[in-house]
This record gives sequence, C-alpha cells and structure tokens, in this order.
Amino acid sequence: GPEALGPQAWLFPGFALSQAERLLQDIASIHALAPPRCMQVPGGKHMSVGISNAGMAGWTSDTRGYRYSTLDPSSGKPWPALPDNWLALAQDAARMAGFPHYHPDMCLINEYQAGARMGLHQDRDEQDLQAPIVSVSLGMSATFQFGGLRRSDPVRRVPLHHGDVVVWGGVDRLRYHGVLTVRGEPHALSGARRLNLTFRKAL
Ligand code: MD3
Ligand code: FE
Repeated sequence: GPEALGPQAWLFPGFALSQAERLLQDIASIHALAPPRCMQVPGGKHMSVGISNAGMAGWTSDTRGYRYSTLDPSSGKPWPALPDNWLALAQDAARMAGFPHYHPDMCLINEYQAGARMGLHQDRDEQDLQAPIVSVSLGMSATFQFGGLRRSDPVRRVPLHHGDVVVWGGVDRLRYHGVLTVRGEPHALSGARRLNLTFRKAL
C-alpha cells in the first residue's frame, strides 16, 4: 500500500502499472514531435538526462539559466499536448495524497539512458509552489534520493520501480532530491532506459 515519505509526500507502489504500456506509447508519440535532449546548464555542462515536455509550457535550460517556455526552443513550435489520460492519472494520484483540486498545466519527461543521473536539486522554477508535483516512474528501476530543505540535510534513498507514482506537496514540495546513476537490468518494455514523468503547475 501507500508509503509516507514525508508529512505530505506519498509513494504509491505500482499505481500506474496497468497503464504503463499506454504511457510508454504516448511518450514515443511525444518524442517524435519533441525529441529528448541533454540540455546545457548555466555552468556550461550538459545534463546526462534527456528532457522533453508536454502541455502548455516546457522546462528548458541553457547557459543563460532555467525557465519555462511555451515554445520548444529546438522546433519553435508549442510543446505536444498533455494527453487526457495523463492528466486523469496525475489527478487520481494527487487526490489519493490529499490534493483534490490539482490542475497541472505541463509534464516534464525525463529519459535516463543507463549511466544517466540527476544531482541533488530543488524544483522552484514553477509559479505555483503550493501545487504538488506528481511523478511516474517507468522502465528501469532507480534509486531516488530525498533530503530536506537545505542541501546539507541528510538524504534518504528510496528505490523507484516501473509503475510507481510519488506525490510531493505542501511542506515536502521544496525538499532537495535527486536520482543516483541508473544501472542494472534493462526493462522488457523500455530497454536500457528509465522514463520519469513529473506533472507540475508551472504557469
Ligand atoms: C520531491 N525528477 O524532473 S521525480 C525533476 O526521477 C526530478 O526524474 C526525478 O527531480 C526523476 O525535477 C525525480 C520525483 C520528484 C520530483 C519533484 C520533486 C520528487 C520531488 C519536488 C520536490 C520534492
Ligand atoms: Fe526535481
């Protein structure tokens, strides 16, 4: 059953399992329009994670900084639409976690090839920091790290598997978090990749 990761953070193991094949198909359709790319960050390095987006805005990064943009800078076109079934899944999970009025306007899609990782960070580029973030893990497993409100706070490691959903809101919304290097067995549905959806209210 659900596991509390914090006062307002919940892990729902396997919550998206019955929809996983459909979600992976939807990701392939979105990637055909907006391919995942390893974005440059202000320090000049490139992220190891490939990022794409769906919805009214997309998270982007370059040497000038991080921002949400209504257009894909690679194509100059709007990001692909957020599928209705994705929104329904995110709202169902948010309701289960105690957030009954959740209206995310976008979904950030992370693609981890084996060897990719995401360093410890906070998500604070969104306009509405009251709205929770819903995350859906697909494909290869990974070890998620979540800490506290300061970078130096101790970090707990949580394994995330195909189909798991996590909701982060309220007092847990600004916790530092990251993903250790993805390694191990390829997944039958995704190959040597992990995909992660994070729903946000960005605008
Ligand atoms: C806890 N993604 O895209 S999802 C990100 O698995 C990101 O790809 C990770 O961190 C991934 O920014 C983790 C879980 C997650 C997302 C946002 C959070 C946990 C969070 C915001 C606050 C606290
Ligand atoms: Fe994050």
